Amino acid sequence: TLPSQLVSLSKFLSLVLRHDPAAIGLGLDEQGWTSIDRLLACAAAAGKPIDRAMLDQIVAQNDKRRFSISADGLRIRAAQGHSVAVDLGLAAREPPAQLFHGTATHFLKAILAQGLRPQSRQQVHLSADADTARNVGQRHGKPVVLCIDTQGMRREGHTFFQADNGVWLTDHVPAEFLGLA
Ligand code: HQG
Repeated sequence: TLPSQLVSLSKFLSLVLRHDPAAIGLGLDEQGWTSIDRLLACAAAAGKPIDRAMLDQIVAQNDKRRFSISADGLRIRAAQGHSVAVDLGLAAREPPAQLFHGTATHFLKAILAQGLRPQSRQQVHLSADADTARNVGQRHGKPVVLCIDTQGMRREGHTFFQADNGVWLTDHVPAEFLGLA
């Protein structure tokens, strides 16, 4: 796991690469990538000096593998979780029969009425196991885990994607495919 100083820089990188690149004068391309040299220069100018070795450690030891570096080593992006519009360019993938979504009990009524919506993010986040989903839900309050009938959704034409860090993504989960795990 990351030392606490690097955890705080990792949170800063999540903010910049998922939500607000303009805060440090950075741009992302359509697929969410940005030049590492430019990122490090903009971060330094914003009072967050990060060197390449630190960045590589943040990427390699990140608990949720939040960041991906391109094969040529020159660019970086957040693996998922964006609120800014990006097209990650992921190929549709056949999901396991069940996926899970962790949320808080105070959202349940709205979710069972409207289904799962991406809210401020680009897509709905789904987990392959219930324990991971519970941890995600815990961030919002008393957790509750929902299971998703992925095969029913496939039959209705819904598509699933898997981010580089293993997180499953889809655009919307209608309530009829949700159950309590
Ligand atoms: C809920 C973190 C009302 C949804 C986590 C969730 C994950 C609805 C909240 C990643 C709703 C959005 C994503 C509806 C969904 N009515 N509420 N119709 N549909 N919701 O944070 O999935 O640590 O945007 O259940 O670990 O909680 O940041 O999404 O509770 O990986 O890397 O609206 O963020 O990763 O919350 O979390 P979020 P999420 P990081």
